[in-house]
Amino acid sequence: MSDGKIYLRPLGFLYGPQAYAAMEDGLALPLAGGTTAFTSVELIEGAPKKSKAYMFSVPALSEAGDPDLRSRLNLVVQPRSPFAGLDLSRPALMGIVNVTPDSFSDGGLYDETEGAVAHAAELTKDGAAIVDIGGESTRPGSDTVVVDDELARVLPVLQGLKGTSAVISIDTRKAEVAKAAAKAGAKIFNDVSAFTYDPDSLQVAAETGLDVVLMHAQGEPKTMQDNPSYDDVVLEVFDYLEARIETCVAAGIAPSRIAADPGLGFGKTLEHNLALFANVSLFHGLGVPLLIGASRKQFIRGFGQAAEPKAREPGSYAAAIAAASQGAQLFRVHDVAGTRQALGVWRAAVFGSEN
Ligand code: 9MG
Repeated sequence: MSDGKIYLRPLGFLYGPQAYAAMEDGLALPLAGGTTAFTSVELIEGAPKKSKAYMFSVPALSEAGDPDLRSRLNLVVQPRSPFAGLDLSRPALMGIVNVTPDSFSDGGLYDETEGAVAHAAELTKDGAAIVDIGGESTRPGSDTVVVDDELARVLPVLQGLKGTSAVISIDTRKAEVAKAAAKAGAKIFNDVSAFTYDPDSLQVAAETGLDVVLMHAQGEPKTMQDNPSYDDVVLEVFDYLEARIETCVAAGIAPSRIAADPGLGFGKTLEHNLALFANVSLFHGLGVPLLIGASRKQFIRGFGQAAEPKAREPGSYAAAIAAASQGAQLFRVHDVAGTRQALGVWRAAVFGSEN
């Protein structure tokens, strides 16, 4: 069937008991081995700008023998291993701790060690499985921070978090910061440049044994929102993440240690962000857990005149639900308690029980 690359976008989602019943009858397949099932797919064939799309029901798809299609389908359906030791069968929240004077939402609020440690503890109490500690803002227009300054911001916080029940993630683009963070107990290397910023970061990720989050960005934070441009944002972001995963695997990082993130707001217009949202499920074809970071971002601003980042919380909950309904597993958020409640109610409503 195929004379081009195959992408599969699962659609027609079922949850819980309906999902299990439809799977048993051969009418649906599991999304990333989880409790969500899909009943149809959009099969996209070709390359960005030259692709063609076809709709298939799951029973029709199951009969297709094309090897490229079958291997993409395997990546979509296969269960995901725990990420950084976390079971991904229900949404896992990554609470944001910016130890920075200039982050877009909470810059300056937690830039003292004590405040940052207390904030991380509060997010953990609220239900964060992960706390993401960052000492360099990557908001649009931000400047880079030198390694020593970044270390001076994050290391005391990591020391202060010894004994926490949350998994610690270091949000950095710098190998030296990640290495020091790993020694201080971090388990995840969250790099918004997907190891393209610092030439040593890939090796450090491989050697430290940190699990990694690979995020897509177009351009550098300082200028990335000046004129983002794509022929086909969804397929180009997919291809980029797939290539970065391959690079990591070649460097000795097992796929089970990798999560991927389309990088909402990083070199993207509103249209680009919305196209990525509508296609979250297509990214399961990468074969790794998906992390979505929409919390309080600029693209929510125009929905209800939310100029202040904190006023974007309802939109952030909706964004988390939109991604969770397509099987995303990890959510990077400012308001852990609120997101937990929003996702909890959504899950209970679609599963028909407090599962
Ligand atoms: C550090 N950081 C800011 N926004 C982010 C996002 O959307 N994803 C990830 N992984 N990190 C982010």
